[in-house]
Amino acid sequence: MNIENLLASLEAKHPGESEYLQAVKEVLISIEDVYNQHPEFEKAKIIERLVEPDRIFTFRVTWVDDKGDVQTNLGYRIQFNNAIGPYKGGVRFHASVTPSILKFLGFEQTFKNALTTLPMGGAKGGSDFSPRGKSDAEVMRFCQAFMLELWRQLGPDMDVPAGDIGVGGREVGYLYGMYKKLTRQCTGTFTGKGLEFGGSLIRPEATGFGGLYFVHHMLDHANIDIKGKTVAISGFGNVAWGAATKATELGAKVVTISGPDGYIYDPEGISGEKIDFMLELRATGEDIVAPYVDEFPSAKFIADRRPWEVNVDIALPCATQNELNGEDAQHLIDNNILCVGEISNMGCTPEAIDLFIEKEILYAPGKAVNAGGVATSGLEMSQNAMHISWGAKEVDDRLHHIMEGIHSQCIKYGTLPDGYINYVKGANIAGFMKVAHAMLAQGIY
Ligand code: 2IT
Repeated sequence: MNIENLLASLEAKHPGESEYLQAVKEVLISIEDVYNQHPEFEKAKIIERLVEPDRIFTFRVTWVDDKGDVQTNLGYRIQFNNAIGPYKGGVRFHASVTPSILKFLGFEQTFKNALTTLPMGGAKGGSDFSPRGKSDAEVMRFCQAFMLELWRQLGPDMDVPAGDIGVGGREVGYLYGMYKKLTRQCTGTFTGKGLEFGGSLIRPEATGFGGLYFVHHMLDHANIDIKGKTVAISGFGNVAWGAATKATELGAKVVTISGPDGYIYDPEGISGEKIDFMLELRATGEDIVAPYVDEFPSAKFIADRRPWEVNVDIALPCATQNELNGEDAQHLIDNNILCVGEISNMGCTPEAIDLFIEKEILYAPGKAVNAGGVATSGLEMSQNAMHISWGAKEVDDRLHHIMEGIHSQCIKYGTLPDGYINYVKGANIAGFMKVAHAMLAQGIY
């Protein structure tokens, strides 16, 4: 494999798709050595095939807003790779959504899903529609219009979407409702569904819970006790909420959350009713965290800044891609950070990751740390296929077991001769090997 040639040809084909090229580059660098030890990969052009999505659907989504005006957005579904199972991955509704962002997410999803050990391929979808500031009726009409275009491409053994930024239980309900209306089938062709209609217990908490199970294993492996450690979390959505809940339960103290408007620093710890208040903040639909300080005056609101300047032991990006850059990483390192667990997808920039690895900081990437979300989606698919539902403990135990397994795979493939664990390498190689062998076994097509 010649990384420079590969990247140059991808850049020429997909100019300006910076997030996609960033995600591909990271994986290529990680797997280069292993790849070159397997001439059969080179012969079958595995990597050239793996970096391009199987197919991309792009469609117009037209709907009518509450004023009676006609609105048009763009919708996408990227079916990235189904070598190990049906296409699986979330749908993101946010004004920032571009094909490049969805391609990076679909590419990452392919390896993440492989790490879960469950039979799921990689996909991602979304729209440049933002639910922020829209009425419930507008969100419903948008979701219905989106599904009118996409439903033919989906199915329980073909492609199973779920939520992501801007798509939670409400949106999944509307999307799935229209899907059912069109197909007249109650299949599990969506995960993150409501509990009354096939959803799984623990799915809403799973990304954050799984993230903390993973971080707990990282710390254990390094003989560090999580109890009493301070934690900076970014975001205040579903993932941040699950992470704050589990971090608190494990005895750590969460001192920040953040939104597009700035961050909250609460030295007394964001626990109990303060965690529940995150749900209220989110329910306003305004996408700001500043009102937290009106409710809890012990806290400070710092406008237009990110939480990585706070002196903490553990940093958990839970918001969006590239939310922690080289400068932020340097701040954390100067403050003697112990562990960085990326719970958002590609939360750290390449500069930040390079710094963490150079300084041998315990750092693990999103595709390992946040895989608990999609893993529990996989468990929802299993329950739907069996027409049963498991209790919370059963799902949580399985989630725990899966995260432990992902951690072990990272140790297996990422331990360097000096004992430092390069979790980026570990996760990328482990995910890649599984997908590559599945592709080889199924021939050239
Ligand atoms: O990034 C992710 O893994 C998700 N948004 C969850 C995907 C899923 O299918 O549950």
